[in-house]
Amino acid sequence: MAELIHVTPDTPLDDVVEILEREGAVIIENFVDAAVLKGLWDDLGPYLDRGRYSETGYDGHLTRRVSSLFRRTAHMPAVFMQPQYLGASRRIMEKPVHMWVGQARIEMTPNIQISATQAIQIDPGQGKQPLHRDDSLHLRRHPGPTTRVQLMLAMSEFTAPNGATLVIPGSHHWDDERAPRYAEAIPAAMPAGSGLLWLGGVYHGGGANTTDQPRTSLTVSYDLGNLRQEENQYLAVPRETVLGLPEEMQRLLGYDRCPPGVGWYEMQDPHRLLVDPDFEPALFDQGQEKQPALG
Ligand SMILES: O=C(O)CCC(=O)C(=O)O
Repeated sequence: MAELIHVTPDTPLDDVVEILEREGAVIIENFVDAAVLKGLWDDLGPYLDRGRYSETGYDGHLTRRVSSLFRRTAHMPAVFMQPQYLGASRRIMEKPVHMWVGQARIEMTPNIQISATQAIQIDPGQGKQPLHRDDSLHLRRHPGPTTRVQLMLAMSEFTAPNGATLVIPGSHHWDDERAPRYAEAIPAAMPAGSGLLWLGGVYHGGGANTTDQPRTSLTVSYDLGNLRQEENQYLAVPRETVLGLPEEMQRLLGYDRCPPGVGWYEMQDPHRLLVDPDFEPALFDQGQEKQPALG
């Protein structure tokens, strides 16, 4: 059976980006180290044990899902800041676009943001999930620019029989008329600690678990910064947790503006409000001179 391309944490970012743009998917071996993997199990294992099965066939009647992961484990920065994941997501999505503002031709480069976080446990007996594209959430048309880079981190070994994610390489190049078939999909077999990256336009889905052991994973996404986040991170991550994160993570969680200006607070950088909770924009009635009207 064909295999997805594997790379290691030493593989240069240029190569990871080239594989992702061509194939749509790549497996990074040893995506996290043993200590982070153990930490994720310690923190998320008890939630998965108590987790309820999903209510829809699409999400899986024998599949447990636990979200709001920044609230449930302190190991999310190690996952999101993995250099090849963050680096490839930025390189693939932060591409300049130009526009005319009057007679001026200006270029703007968007940024990216964290979209969703979820641990997924596929229990024995769960059937295959329908193959789908994650960027359908934003009703994206294909082929077109990539607006999502997704990670599936294997918390337990992924094998074809236990429900390894099924991926159709190259399917991000397809148009919207071609339907995916299971016969075209390859299981992302990988050891625990490895991570599958794929682009939002790639058809994929959870595999069937025909073994007697669960298949456990963690999946997260980066989206283009001017889209609505799939999981509402402003509600999912408590403010104290946000305040304890490095600035880059805070901005990636959405406390930032996507150029030219989506996401402002009082027409300012919203990150200012995290640094200075008393931040107030200057108002006319605070003793400022009223500005003369333009034009
Ligand atoms: O669990 C998996 O392998 C894939 C899950 C997935 O693609 C989804 O739930 O949208």
